[in-house]
Amino acid sequence: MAPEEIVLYGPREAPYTEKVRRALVLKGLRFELREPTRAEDYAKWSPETGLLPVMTIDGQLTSDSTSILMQLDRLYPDPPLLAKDATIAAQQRTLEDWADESFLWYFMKWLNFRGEHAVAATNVGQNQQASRQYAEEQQRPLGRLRRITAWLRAGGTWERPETAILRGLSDRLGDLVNFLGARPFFYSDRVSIADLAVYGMLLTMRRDSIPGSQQLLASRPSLVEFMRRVERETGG
Ligand SMILES: N[C@@H](CCC(=O)N[C@@H](CS)C(=O)NCC(=O)O)C(=O)O
Repeated sequence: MAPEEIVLYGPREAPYTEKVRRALVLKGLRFELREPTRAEDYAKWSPETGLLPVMTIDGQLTSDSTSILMQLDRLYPDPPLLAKDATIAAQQRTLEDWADESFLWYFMKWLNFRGEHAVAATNVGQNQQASRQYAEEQQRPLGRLRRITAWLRAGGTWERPETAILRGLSDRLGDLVNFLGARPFFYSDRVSIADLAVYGMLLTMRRDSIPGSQQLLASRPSLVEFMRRVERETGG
């Protein structure tokens, strides 16, 4: 029987794509990565949700990174993406969810603060253009007003919104350090869905997607080492 044709559609830069890409590598599967080049690619490739990544196996579509990982584990169980022990597997699932949702929340808050709602545009690599627009806006009185409004909305404190976001991120990194403890991977000594999700999020920080986040990560050596371990297991 001919091997299945596996195609992963998604921006390589996105944490969710990275999570799935590394799962495919871990399982030793051959696949093609197709990256969007236009905003329309999202709706075309992902008719159900408009979100990427999606994966097709011989044309059969699965959306959402978590469902994709579950589907891969069903079809190609070796090596497994969840621990055999049901309690540990439940912890891994919970952490996967937590990583996907909590870091995204800070990222959305950052985009919102920056006055940048074009998430899709950011995802196809227009970050620099967005930053330029932001800098230009700051020069105009209306830009300053928007900034003050965002500042007040960030909780009514006089803490700058970007400081509040970085403080929150720093707390979440502290949580991860505690969850990891002295183990090589979360709750286990093998890579699971939890590690792939956390890795994707930490990668966006290592790239300094939210300015200052790279520094926060660098100050947590156990997480820096954790990323290296995931990279050793999933193709560098
Ligand atoms: N829960 C989804 C999230 C996927 C997601 O948010 N994808 C972003 C790219 S990182 C996207 O497609 N954004 C396009 C949009 O919001 O229109 C998953 O785990 O796959």
